[in-house]
Amino acid sequence: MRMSQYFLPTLKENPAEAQIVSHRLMLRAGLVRQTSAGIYAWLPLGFRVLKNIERIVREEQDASGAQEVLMPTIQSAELWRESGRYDAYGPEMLRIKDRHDREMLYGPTNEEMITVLFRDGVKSYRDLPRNLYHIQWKFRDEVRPRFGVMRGREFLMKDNYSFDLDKKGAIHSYNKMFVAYLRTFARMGLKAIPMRADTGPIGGDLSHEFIVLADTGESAVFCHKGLVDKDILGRTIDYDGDLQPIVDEWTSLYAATDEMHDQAAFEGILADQRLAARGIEVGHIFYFGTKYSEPMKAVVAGPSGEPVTVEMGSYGIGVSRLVGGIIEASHDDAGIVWPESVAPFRVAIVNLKPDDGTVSATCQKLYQGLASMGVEALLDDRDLRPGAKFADMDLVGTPWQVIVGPKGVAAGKAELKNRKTGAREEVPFDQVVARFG
Ligand code: 5CA
Repeated sequence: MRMSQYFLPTLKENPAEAQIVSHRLMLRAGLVRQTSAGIYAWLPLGFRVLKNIERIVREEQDASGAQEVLMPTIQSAELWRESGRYDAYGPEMLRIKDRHDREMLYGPTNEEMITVLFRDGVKSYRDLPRNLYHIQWKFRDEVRPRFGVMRGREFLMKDNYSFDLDKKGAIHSYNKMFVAYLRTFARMGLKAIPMRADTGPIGGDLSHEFIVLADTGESAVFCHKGLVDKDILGRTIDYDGDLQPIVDEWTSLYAATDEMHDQAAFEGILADQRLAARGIEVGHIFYFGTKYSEPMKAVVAGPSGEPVTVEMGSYGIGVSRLVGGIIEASHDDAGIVWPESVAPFRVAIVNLKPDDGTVSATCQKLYQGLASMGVEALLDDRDLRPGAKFADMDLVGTPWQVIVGPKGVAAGKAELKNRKTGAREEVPFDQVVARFG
């Protein structure tokens, strides 16, 4: 992408309305713009990040055996009367009337809708287990939308729902998601710690929040330090095998959100291993048994023909919140430092002298060389001072910068800068492209 043609409205000054660093940087780097309180438009650069996050979420859901569907954003009030949540949900629900005066709502979550889809489609225990997910916009009329996309009113969520014949099966489904979430967040370069959590309006008796530690996080959390550096990506996961040992490894160390915190248990941890911190909730999983299947009559015929009310769980990931969460976890004074897996572009080519034909031709060659390997670069071909370009590149946060100017062209070399470490290296032009293979 040529920056001279790209819609990338960066801001030099810190916007007054942004209180936390991720919100400031998302506005300054031209990722999003607020269109109403807690509602955001995603601009090209931000949308690329959102799609990268979505892709990782999708790949890990698919690997776990969950199947993707797409349910609508608008739901009928009737559906929610069946579960008894229509009145209980309160003012966070955006209630709408259609032209026939029928009561509708903009979905804050989809337990009811999926339960009906399941109920109408599955009749026998032979059709279990099932696990369905979708990635769809939600609306919650939050009292205090704030911190940009972190607590929005409209936000993108991955939510899925598991259906099992019995509790044992349901716990296995829960464990699958537990492990899939560990992998999902680790692939985004995040340290997300599963913590015992309150179930709130979703209900149930087993629940974990996945928390990224950050000073600006909304939740107070307490955990054993040993959880911070545990690794999941180095292991091969067999989703059909017994996942309990992996789950136990994480859950045997103390970790709880404020609502579930047990001060005495926490104090039982050796002093130097105690961590009281703040965090951002990027995912939340629930096992709630028959809370929805019972009132909504999601029943299948069991092995001897007897009716069995299915056991359910639901699992959420804040896809749009993650964009802010990743920035909170990965930035410096100059701007965003994207982990490679979610970066809008892995590489930016900085043309220091666009009016110099040889420099521009060299940049173009590098750009095409990268494209031929499937690496789309951001090419800064704007007619600006080098200082302004460097500042923008650091702000936008591509993991690598390939800097090309007249001196480098004369020497046959580009300067390669690593955004995270700041390390710079001279690389002969004919070797640059191979570095990103
Ligand atoms: N039905 C369940 C699981 S699918 C559910 O809705 N869970 S939730 O309420 O915990 O939301 C799931 C995730 O969505 C949260 O962990 C959080 O990351 C994200 N989320 C929730 N509310 C907001 C919000 N107002 N803005 C941005 N993200 C949000």
